[in-house]
Amino acid sequence: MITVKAQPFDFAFDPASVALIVIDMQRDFIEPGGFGETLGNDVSHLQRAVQPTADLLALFRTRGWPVIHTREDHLPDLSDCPPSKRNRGAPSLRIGDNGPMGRILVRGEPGAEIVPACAPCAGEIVVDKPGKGAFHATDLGAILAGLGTRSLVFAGVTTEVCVQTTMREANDRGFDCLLIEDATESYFPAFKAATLDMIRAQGGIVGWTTPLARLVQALE
Ligand code: C5J
Repeated sequence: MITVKAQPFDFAFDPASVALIVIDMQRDFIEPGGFGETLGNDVSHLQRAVQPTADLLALFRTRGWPVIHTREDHLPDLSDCPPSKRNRGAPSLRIGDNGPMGRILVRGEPGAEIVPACAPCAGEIVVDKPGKGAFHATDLGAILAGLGTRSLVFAGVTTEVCVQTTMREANDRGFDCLLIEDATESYFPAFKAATLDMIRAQGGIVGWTTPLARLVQALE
């Protein structure tokens, strides 16, 4: 077992049954001109998570531990995008509209791709998901069962939306979940801070959090 100093207490995992899940590090959320910006957000906040996530990916790849990437995106005909999602709010461009990086949040368009620094390597699993949670309407549960995964390390964006939703789904399915604090970001720093607090409150009701340096330390 490997033990990581974390909050609310040490996180222990078996390297034979751990996987990294990197949530939605897509250009549409992180770069100007994408879905995040059309909603009125300052996307520069998310750029802080890119290098720590790349470092975390390198850590897993060096050890040969499984890596799973997710992308929030939709089929070109939007048949998997409920009108309630497409019509929400008053963005300058809606899901499926043409933007500077192609059609917003549509699979295969440049904006739906993962930023180059965190791009999947050959053989890594990529899960396309229509919802905020990565278990909803995907094969993620079956993929993790096939890998024999019991512990999940999380990174990605945004902390309080897709990362937290997926952590909660995973927690309910019996996985021990550790979120790497500097490898996740929100458009709203206060929401990130509140989410980290929520995850580790009440004895780790959703899971654990720790900075990347603590995971590195545990692996030395
Ligand atoms: C959002 C996400 N925020 N990946 N998606 O709509 O968190």
